[in-house]
Amino acid sequence: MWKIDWKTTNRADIRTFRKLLLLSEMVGANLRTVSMGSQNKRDKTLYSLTAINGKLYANLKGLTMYQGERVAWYMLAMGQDIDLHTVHFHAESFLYRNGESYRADVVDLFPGTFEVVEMVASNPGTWLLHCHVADHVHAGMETLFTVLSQREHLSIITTITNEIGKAVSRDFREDNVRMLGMQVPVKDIEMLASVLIATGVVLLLIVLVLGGVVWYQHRQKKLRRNRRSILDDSFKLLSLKN
Ligand SMILES: [Cu+2]
Repeated sequence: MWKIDWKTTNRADIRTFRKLLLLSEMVGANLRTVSMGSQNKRDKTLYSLTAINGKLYANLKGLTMYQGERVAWYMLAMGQDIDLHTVHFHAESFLYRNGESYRADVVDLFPGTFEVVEMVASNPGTWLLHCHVADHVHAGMETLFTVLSQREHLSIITTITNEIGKAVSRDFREDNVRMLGMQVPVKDIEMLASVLIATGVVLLLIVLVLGGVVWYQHRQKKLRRNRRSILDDSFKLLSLKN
């Protein structure tokens, strides 16, 4: 079984850099075989589950790029000696550098090895990407990838831009402003703001009045205590004199 992960990143010399990870996932199948015990004959049908990112027969979605885009395919194979894969790209090719450079469209993947292929997607269309081992491709080790033409790419960008524009203009047309989690009509904004400010002022006044009362009570208490202590001192002095 294989897996695919599709990510975008940036690199100084490549405008958009897409990654594809092809992972031959035979680990699960092998564990199941081991759990049968050494006496059991290996179940060959387990090895017919040759998928790319867990998907069989072109059920893997999202491998879309556009014409002229530089893309990178990151391919990793796992498994045992029989899990040798030959990844074949239809309609696209790449330069293979191994001392000499030559153009190719097939990558050999031995179990436990990793290969990176960079290519410029040049042919618009939906193309096959599959393992060339007959048993594997018949067992579902194939998928589709799509190269959008410049025109399609531009039309998608235009559609997205138009939709965003429509959404923005719709918001403006509705004349609503989001405030305190509510949609408030623009005409009511002034009134709402006045009410909020008035409420704030009233609350502030209440706090000030309460603070004043507390402060006054505290002051009165202190004065009473001082007066009492002065009287006590006077009585003490008088009693001493007598
Ligand atoms: Cu294969």
